[in-house]
Amino acid sequence: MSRVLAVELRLVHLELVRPFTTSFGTETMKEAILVKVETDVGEGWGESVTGADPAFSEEFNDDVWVVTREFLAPTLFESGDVVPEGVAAALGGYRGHRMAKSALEMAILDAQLRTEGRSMASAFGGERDRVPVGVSVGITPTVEEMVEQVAGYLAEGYQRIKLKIKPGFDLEPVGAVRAAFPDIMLSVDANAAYDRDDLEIFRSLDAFGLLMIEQPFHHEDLVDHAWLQERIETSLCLDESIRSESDARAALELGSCRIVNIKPGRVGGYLEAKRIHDLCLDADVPVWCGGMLETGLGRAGNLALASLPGFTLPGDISASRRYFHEDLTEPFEVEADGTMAVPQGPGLGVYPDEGRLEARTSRVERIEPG
Ligand code: OSB
Ligand code: MG
Repeated sequence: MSRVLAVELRLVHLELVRPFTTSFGTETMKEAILVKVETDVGEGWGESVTGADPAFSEEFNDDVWVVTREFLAPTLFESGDVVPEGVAAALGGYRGHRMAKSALEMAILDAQLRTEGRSMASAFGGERDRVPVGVSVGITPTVEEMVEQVAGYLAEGYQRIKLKIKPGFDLEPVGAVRAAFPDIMLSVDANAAYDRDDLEIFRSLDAFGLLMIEQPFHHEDLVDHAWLQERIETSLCLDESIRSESDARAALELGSCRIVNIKPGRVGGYLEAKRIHDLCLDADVPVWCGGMLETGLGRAGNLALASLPGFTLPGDISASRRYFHEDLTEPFEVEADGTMAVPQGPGLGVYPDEGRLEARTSRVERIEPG
Protein backbone atom coordinates (compact mmCIF):
# COMPACT_ATOMS: atom_id res chain seq x y z
CA MET A 1 0.00 0.00 0.00
CA SER A 2 1.40 3.38 -0.91
CA ARG A 3 0.51 6.98 -1.61
CA VAL A 4 1.62 8.42 -4.92
CA LEU A 5 3.40 11.71 -4.22
CA ALA A 6 4.69 12.57 -7.69
CA VAL A 7 4.93 11.18 -11.19
CA GLU A 8 7.89 11.97 -13.43
CA LEU A 9 7.52 11.53 -17.18
CA ARG A 10 10.60 11.21 -19.35
CA LEU A 11 10.93 10.97 -23.12
CA VAL A 12 13.94 8.90 -24.18
CA HIS A 13 15.45 8.09 -27.57
CA LEU A 14 17.56 5.02 -28.29
CA GLU A 15 18.93 4.43 -31.74
CA LEU A 16 18.09 0.94 -33.06
CA VAL A 17 21.02 -1.20 -34.22
CA ARG A 18 19.17 -1.77 -37.49
CA PRO A 19 15.96 -0.31 -38.91
CA PHE A 20 12.87 -2.32 -37.91
CA THR A 21 10.31 -2.62 -40.71
CA THR A 22 6.82 -4.01 -40.34
CA SER A 23 3.75 -3.85 -42.58
CA PHE A 24 2.92 -0.54 -40.88
CA GLY A 25 6.25 1.23 -41.26
CA THR A 26 9.96 1.51 -40.53
CA GLU A 27 11.47 2.62 -37.24
CA THR A 28 15.13 3.59 -36.85
CA MET A 29 14.78 5.05 -33.38
CA LYS A 30 13.09 3.75 -30.27
CA GLU A 31 11.24 6.66 -28.68
CA ALA A 32 9.77 5.70 -25.31
CA ILE A 33 8.15 7.32 -22.31
CA LEU A 34 9.46 6.20 -18.95
CA VAL A 35 7.39 6.81 -15.84
CA LYS A 36 8.89 7.14 -12.40
CA VAL A 37 6.47 7.21 -9.48
CA GLU A 38 7.52 8.59 -6.14
CA THR A 39 5.51 7.09 -3.29
CA ASP A 40 5.71 7.27 0.49
CA VAL A 41 7.37 3.83 0.44
CA GLY A 42 9.88 4.50 -2.34
CA GLU A 43 10.11 4.91 -6.08
CA GLY A 44 9.26 2.65 -8.98
CA TRP A 45 9.76 2.60 -12.74
CA GLY A 46 7.39 1.96 -15.60
CA GLU A 47 7.69 2.09 -19.39
CA SER A 48 5.04 2.91 -21.93
CA VAL A 49 5.15 0.76 -25.07
CA THR A 50 3.71 3.52 -27.26
CA GLY A 51 5.70 4.87 -30.17
CA ALA A 52 5.93 8.34 -31.70
CA ASP A 53 2.87 7.83 -33.90
CA PRO A 54 -0.47 6.02 -33.67
CA ALA A 55 0.45 3.19 -36.05
CA PHE A 56 0.49 -0.04 -34.01
CA SER A 57 -2.16 1.33 -31.62
CA GLU A 58 -4.37 4.39 -31.26
CA GLU A 59 -2.14 5.53 -28.41
CA PHE A 60 1.14 7.32 -29.03
CA ASN A 61 3.73 9.08 -26.90
CA ASP A 62 2.38 12.63 -26.85
CA ASP A 63 -1.06 11.31 -25.98
CA VAL A 64 0.32 9.19 -23.13
CA TRP A 65 2.07 12.28 -21.84
CA VAL A 66 -1.09 14.41 -21.86
CA VAL A 67 -3.49 11.79 -20.50
CA THR A 68 -1.08 10.97 -17.68
CA ARG A 69 -0.52 14.60 -16.74
CA GLU A 70 -4.14 15.75 -17.09
CA PHE A 71 -6.09 12.74 -15.85
CA LEU A 72 -4.29 9.61 -14.68
CA ALA A 73 -1.69 11.06 -12.31
CA PRO A 74 -4.14 13.55 -10.67
CA THR A 75 -6.60 10.70 -10.11
CA LEU A 76 -3.92 8.62 -8.40
CA PHE A 77 -2.93 11.58 -6.20
CA GLU A 78 -6.55 11.81 -5.07
CA SER A 79 -6.88 8.07 -4.51
CA GLY A 80 -5.01 8.11 -1.21
CA ASP A 81 -3.47 4.75 -0.40
CA VAL A 82 -3.33 2.51 -3.45
CA VAL A 83 -2.28 -1.09 -3.99
CA PRO A 84 -1.06 -2.21 -7.42
CA GLU A 85 -4.20 -4.36 -7.75
CA GLY A 86 -6.31 -1.22 -7.31
CA VAL A 87 -4.69 0.96 -9.96
CA ALA A 88 -6.78 -0.29 -12.90
CA ALA A 89 -10.00 0.27 -10.94
CA ALA A 90 -8.87 3.72 -9.76
CA LEU A 91 -8.24 4.72 -13.40
CA GLY A 92 -11.28 2.85 -14.70
CA GLY A 93 -13.30 6.03 -15.18
CA TYR A 94 -11.13 6.88 -18.18
CA ARG A 95 -11.77 4.91 -21.31
CA GLY A 96 -8.97 3.14 -23.20
CA HIS A 97 -5.44 4.51 -22.82
CA ARG A 98 -4.28 1.07 -21.78
CA MET A 99 -0.63 1.70 -22.56
CA ALA A 100 -0.55 4.83 -20.41
CA LYS A 101 -2.34 3.03 -17.57
CA SER A 102 -0.02 0.04 -17.90
CA ALA A 103 3.10 2.18 -17.48
CA LEU A 104 1.70 3.73 -14.29
CA GLU A 105 0.58 0.39 -12.84
CA MET A 106 3.99 -1.08 -13.65
CA ALA A 107 5.74 1.74 -11.76
CA ILE A 108 3.48 1.35 -8.72
CA LEU A 109 3.96 -2.41 -8.76
CA ASP A 110 7.73 -1.91 -8.94
CA ALA A 111 7.69 0.55 -6.01
CA GLN A 112 5.55 -1.76 -3.89
CA LEU A 113 7.60 -4.89 -4.58
CA ARG A 114 10.91 -3.09 -4.02
CA THR A 115 9.79 -2.13 -0.51
CA GLU A 116 8.66 -5.70 0.15
CA GLY A 117 11.94 -7.06 -1.25
CA ARG A 118 10.02 -9.33 -3.64
CA SER A 119 10.72 -9.88 -7.31
CA MET A 120 8.05 -9.34 -9.92
CA ALA A 121 8.41 -12.95 -11.04
CA SER A 122 7.63 -14.26 -7.55
CA ALA A 123 4.74 -11.82 -7.13
CA PHE A 124 3.18 -13.03 -10.40
CA GLY A 125 3.64 -16.69 -9.43
CA GLY A 126 6.45 -17.36 -11.88
CA GLU A 127 7.89 -20.85 -11.79
CA ARG A 128 11.08 -20.61 -13.85
CA ASP A 129 14.31 -18.66 -13.54
CA ARG A 130 15.08 -18.91 -17.27
CA VAL A 131 12.64 -18.60 -20.15
CA PRO A 132 12.89 -19.58 -23.82
CA VAL A 133 13.27 -16.62 -26.16
CA GLY A 134 12.95 -15.84 -29.85
CA VAL A 135 13.57 -12.94 -32.16
CA SER A 136 11.33 -10.90 -34.43
CA VAL A 137 12.99 -10.18 -37.78
CA GLY A 138 11.84 -7.05 -39.61
CA ILE A 139 11.08 -6.87 -43.32
CA THR A 140 14.33 -6.53 -45.27
CA PRO A 141 15.08 -4.91 -48.66
CA THR A 142 15.89 -8.33 -50.12
CA VAL A 143 15.05 -11.95 -49.35
CA GLU A 144 18.79 -12.75 -49.12
CA GLU A 145 19.19 -10.23 -46.32
CA MET A 146 16.38 -11.85 -44.40
CA VAL A 147 17.98 -15.29 -44.68
CA GLU A 148 21.33 -13.81 -43.54
CA GLN A 149 19.79 -12.12 -40.52
CA VAL A 150 18.00 -15.30 -39.54
CA ALA A 151 21.28 -17.24 -39.77
CA GLY A 152 22.92 -14.71 -37.44
CA TYR A 153 20.15 -14.92 -34.85
CA LEU A 154 20.11 -18.72 -34.95
CA ALA A 155 23.85 -18.71 -34.32
CA GLU A 156 23.16 -16.66 -31.17
CA GLY A 157 20.87 -19.41 -29.91
CA TYR A 158 17.34 -18.00 -30.35
CA GLN A 159 14.78 -20.80 -30.17
CA ARG A 160 12.19 -19.30 -32.50
CA ILE A 161 12.36 -16.99 -35.48
CA LYS A 162 9.45 -14.73 -36.39
CA LEU A 163 9.43 -13.07 -39.80
CA LYS A 164 7.51 -9.89 -40.46
CA ILE A 165 5.49 -10.16 -43.65
CA LYS A 166 3.36 -7.83 -45.77
CA PRO A 167 1.55 -8.14 -49.10
CA GLY A 168 4.28 -8.58 -51.72
CA PHE A 169 6.80 -9.82 -49.15
CA ASP A 170 5.44 -13.10 -47.85
CA LEU A 171 5.61 -16.45 -49.64
CA GLU A 172 9.02 -15.83 -51.15
CA PRO A 173 10.96 -14.81 -48.01
CA VAL A 174 9.16 -17.40 -45.87
CA GLY A 175 9.91 -20.10 -48.44
CA ALA A 176 13.57 -19.07 -48.63
CA VAL A 177 14.02 -19.09 -44.84
CA ARG A 178 12.23 -22.43 -44.55
CA ALA A 179 14.39 -23.93 -47.31
CA ALA A 180 17.57 -22.74 -45.60
CA PHE A 181 16.46 -23.92 -42.13
CA PRO A 182 14.04 -26.83 -42.51
CA ASP A 183 13.72 -27.67 -38.80
CA ILE A 184 13.56 -24.37 -36.93
CA MET A 185 10.55 -23.09 -35.02
CA LEU A 186 9.32 -20.45 -37.49
CA SER A 187 6.38 -18.04 -37.42
CA VAL A 188 5.20 -14.97 -39.30
CA ASP A 189 3.58 -11.70 -38.21
CA ALA A 190 1.49 -9.66 -40.67
CA ASN A 191 0.51 -6.83 -38.32
CA ALA A 192 -3.00 -6.73 -39.76
CA ALA A 193 -1.98 -6.17 -43.38
CA TYR A 194 -4.29 -8.71 -45.08
CA ASP A 195 -7.99 -9.48 -45.50
CA ARG A 196 -10.30 -12.29 -46.62
CA ASP A 197 -9.35 -11.77 -50.28
CA ASP A 198 -5.88 -13.09 -49.41
CA LEU A 199 -7.04 -16.59 -48.45
CA GLU A 200 -4.84 -18.25 -51.09
CA ILE A 201 -1.69 -16.73 -49.58
CA PHE A 202 -2.55 -18.22 -46.20
CA ARG A 203 -3.40 -21.58 -47.75
CA SER A 204 0.04 -21.53 -49.39
CA LEU A 205 1.74 -20.67 -46.09
CA ASP A 206 0.40 -23.96 -44.72
CA ALA A 207 3.12 -25.72 -46.73
CA PHE A 208 5.89 -24.20 -44.59
CA GLY A 209 5.02 -25.87 -41.29
CA LEU A 210 4.81 -22.59 -39.38
CA LEU A 211 4.30 -22.55 -35.63
CA MET A 212 1.75 -19.77 -36.13
CA ILE A 213 0.57 -16.86 -38.23
CA GLU A 214 0.27 -13.73 -36.10
CA GLN A 215 -2.43 -11.11 -36.65
CA PRO A 216 -3.15 -11.52 -40.36
CA PHE A 217 -6.27 -9.31 -40.39
CA HIS A 218 -7.44 -5.99 -38.95
CA HIS A 219 -7.52 -5.82 -35.17
CA GLU A 220 -11.30 -5.44 -34.99
CA ASP A 221 -12.01 -8.49 -37.18
CA LEU A 222 -12.34 -11.36 -34.72
CA VAL A 223 -15.00 -12.99 -36.89
CA ASP A 224 -12.81 -12.80 -40.00
CA HIS A 225 -9.96 -14.44 -38.08
CA ALA A 226 -12.30 -17.27 -37.08
CA TRP A 227 -13.28 -17.59 -40.74
CA LEU A 228 -9.62 -17.89 -41.74
CA GLN A 229 -8.73 -20.29 -38.93
CA GLU A 230 -11.42 -22.68 -40.20
CA ARG A 231 -9.85 -22.70 -43.66
CA ILE A 232 -6.16 -23.26 -42.90
CA GLU A 233 -4.06 -25.77 -40.96
CA THR A 234 -1.60 -23.38 -39.34
CA SER A 235 -2.57 -21.93 -35.95
CA LEU A 236 -3.48 -18.28 -35.88
CA CYS A 237 -2.16 -16.09 -33.05
CA LEU A 238 -3.66 -12.73 -32.16
CA ASP A 239 -1.68 -9.68 -31.03
CA GLU A 240 -3.35 -6.32 -31.82
CA SER A 241 -6.86 -7.82 -31.44
CA ILE A 242 -6.38 -8.77 -27.78
CA ARG A 243 -6.66 -5.66 -25.63
CA SER A 244 -8.19 -7.24 -22.53
CA GLU A 245 -9.15 -10.51 -20.88
CA SER A 246 -12.60 -9.98 -22.36
CA ASP A 247 -11.14 -9.79 -25.89
CA ALA A 248 -9.19 -12.99 -25.21
CA ARG A 249 -12.34 -14.75 -24.07
CA ALA A 250 -14.20 -13.61 -27.19
CA ALA A 251 -11.37 -14.74 -29.47
CA LEU A 252 -11.21 -18.18 -27.88
CA GLU A 253 -14.99 -18.66 -27.96
CA LEU A 254 -15.19 -17.58 -31.59
CA GLY A 255 -12.22 -19.72 -32.60
CA SER A 256 -10.34 -16.68 -33.90
CA CYS A 257 -6.96 -18.07 -32.81
CA ARG A 258 -5.30 -21.03 -31.13
CA ILE A 259 -2.39 -19.12 -29.61
CA VAL A 260 -2.30 -15.74 -27.82
CA ASN A 261 0.47 -13.14 -27.83
CA ILE A 262 0.37 -11.33 -24.48
CA LYS A 263 1.84 -7.83 -24.32
CA PRO A 264 1.29 -6.18 -20.94
CA GLY A 265 1.16 -2.64 -22.37
CA ARG A 266 -1.43 -3.54 -24.99
CA VAL A 267 -3.80 -5.04 -22.39
CA GLY A 268 -3.50 -2.31 -19.75
CA GLY A 269 -0.86 -3.81 -17.50
CA TYR A 270 0.87 -6.84 -16.02
CA LEU A 271 -2.08 -7.78 -13.84
CA GLU A 272 -4.51 -7.99 -16.78
CA ALA A 273 -1.77 -9.84 -18.67
CA LYS A 274 -1.67 -12.41 -15.88
CA ARG A 275 -5.46 -12.80 -16.04
CA ILE A 276 -5.22 -13.55 -19.77
CA HIS A 277 -2.47 -16.06 -19.02
CA ASP A 278 -4.70 -17.75 -16.42
CA LEU A 279 -7.65 -17.88 -18.81
CA CYS A 280 -5.54 -19.42 -21.57
CA LEU A 281 -3.85 -21.90 -19.22
CA ASP A 282 -7.31 -23.08 -18.16
CA ALA A 283 -8.36 -23.43 -21.79
CA ASP A 284 -5.12 -25.21 -22.80
CA VAL A 285 -4.24 -22.38 -25.18
CA PRO A 286 -0.48 -21.69 -25.37
CA VAL A 287 0.63 -18.10 -24.80
CA TRP A 288 3.89 -16.24 -25.30
CA CYS A 289 5.13 -12.82 -24.30
CA GLY A 290 5.23 -10.32 -27.15
CA GLY A 291 7.60 -7.38 -27.32
CA MET A 292 7.48 -3.72 -28.33
CA LEU A 293 11.22 -3.11 -28.65
CA GLU A 294 11.22 -2.21 -24.95
CA THR A 295 14.21 -0.85 -23.08
CA GLY A 296 15.67 -3.02 -20.33
CA LEU A 297 12.95 -1.83 -17.93
CA GLY A 298 10.09 -3.26 -19.97
CA ARG A 299 12.16 -6.32 -20.82
CA ALA A 300 12.70 -7.05 -17.11
CA GLY A 301 8.94 -7.00 -16.49
CA ASN A 302 8.25 -9.13 -19.56
CA LEU A 303 10.74 -11.76 -18.39
CA ALA A 304 8.98 -11.91 -15.03
CA LEU A 305 5.63 -12.40 -16.75
CA ALA A 306 7.07 -15.02 -19.11
CA SER A 307 8.19 -17.10 -16.11
CA LEU A 308 4.54 -18.11 -15.55
CA PRO A 309 3.78 -21.73 -16.48
CA GLY A 310 1.44 -21.04 -19.41
CA PHE A 311 4.15 -19.21 -21.37
CA THR A 312 5.20 -22.39 -23.15
CA LEU A 313 6.31 -20.74 -26.40
CA PRO A 314 9.43 -18.56 -26.78
CA GLY A 315 8.75 -14.85 -26.31
CA ASP A 316 9.77 -11.84 -28.40
CA ILE A 317 12.26 -11.06 -25.66
CA SER A 318 15.64 -10.62 -27.26
CA ALA A 319 19.07 -9.54 -26.04
CA SER A 320 19.65 -5.82 -25.51
CA ARG A 321 22.12 -5.79 -28.40
CA ARG A 322 19.49 -7.04 -30.83
CA TYR A 323 17.80 -3.67 -30.29
CA PHE A 324 20.23 -1.01 -29.05
CA HIS A 325 23.90 -0.11 -29.08
CA GLU A 326 23.50 0.53 -25.39
CA ASP A 327 20.48 -0.29 -23.22
CA LEU A 328 19.32 1.88 -20.32
CA THR A 329 19.83 -0.98 -17.86
CA GLU A 330 22.55 -3.58 -17.61
CA PRO A 331 22.39 -5.46 -20.92
CA PHE A 332 20.18 -8.54 -21.19
CA GLU A 333 21.86 -11.50 -22.86
CA VAL A 334 20.57 -14.64 -24.52
CA GLU A 335 22.30 -17.86 -23.51
CA ALA A 336 23.58 -20.32 -26.10
CA ASP A 337 20.59 -22.56 -25.30
CA GLY A 338 18.18 -19.78 -26.34
CA THR A 339 16.97 -18.87 -22.87
CA MET A 340 17.17 -15.64 -20.90
CA ALA A 341 17.50 -15.25 -17.15
CA VAL A 342 14.51 -13.87 -15.24
CA PRO A 343 15.56 -10.98 -12.96
CA GLN A 344 15.44 -12.04 -9.31
CA GLY A 345 16.03 -8.76 -7.47
CA PRO A 346 13.24 -6.75 -5.78
CA GLY A 347 10.62 -5.27 -8.11
CA LEU A 348 11.78 -5.17 -11.71
CA GLY A 349 15.20 -6.21 -10.48
CA VAL A 350 16.94 -3.62 -12.65
CA TYR A 351 17.51 0.14 -12.60
CA PRO A 352 18.26 2.52 -15.44
CA ASP A 353 21.86 3.70 -15.43
CA GLU A 354 21.78 7.37 -14.39
CA GLY A 355 24.32 8.59 -16.92
CA ARG A 356 22.87 6.76 -19.90
CA LEU A 357 19.37 7.78 -18.86
CA GLU A 358 20.30 11.47 -18.75
CA ALA A 359 22.14 11.21 -22.06
CA ARG A 360 19.07 9.72 -23.80
CA THR A 361 16.44 11.99 -22.24
CA SER A 362 15.03 14.85 -24.30
CA ARG A 363 12.13 15.90 -22.11
CA VAL A 364 11.19 15.56 -18.43
CA GLU A 365 8.11 16.69 -16.57
CA ARG A 366 7.39 16.23 -12.90
CA ILE A 367 3.71 16.07 -12.01
CA GLU A 368 2.71 16.83 -8.43
CA PRO A 369 -0.61 17.16 -6.62
CA GLY A 370 -2.44 20.47 -6.75
O1 OSB B 1 3.75 -6.91 -33.77
O2 OSB B 1 4.89 -7.97 -32.36
C1 OSB B 1 4.70 -6.94 -33.01
C2 OSB B 1 7.52 -4.44 -32.36
C3 OSB B 1 6.82 -3.26 -32.35
C4 OSB B 1 5.46 -3.28 -32.60
C5 OSB B 1 4.80 -4.49 -32.85
C6 OSB B 1 5.50 -5.69 -32.84
C7 OSB B 1 6.89 -5.65 -32.63
C8 OSB B 1 7.75 -6.83 -32.70
C9 OSB B 1 9.08 -6.75 -31.98
O3 OSB B 1 7.49 -7.81 -33.37
C10 OSB B 1 9.19 -7.69 -30.85
C11 OSB B 1 10.35 -7.35 -29.94
O4 OSB B 1 10.22 -6.43 -29.09
O5 OSB B 1 11.38 -7.99 -30.07
MG1 MG C 1 2.73 -8.76 -33.54
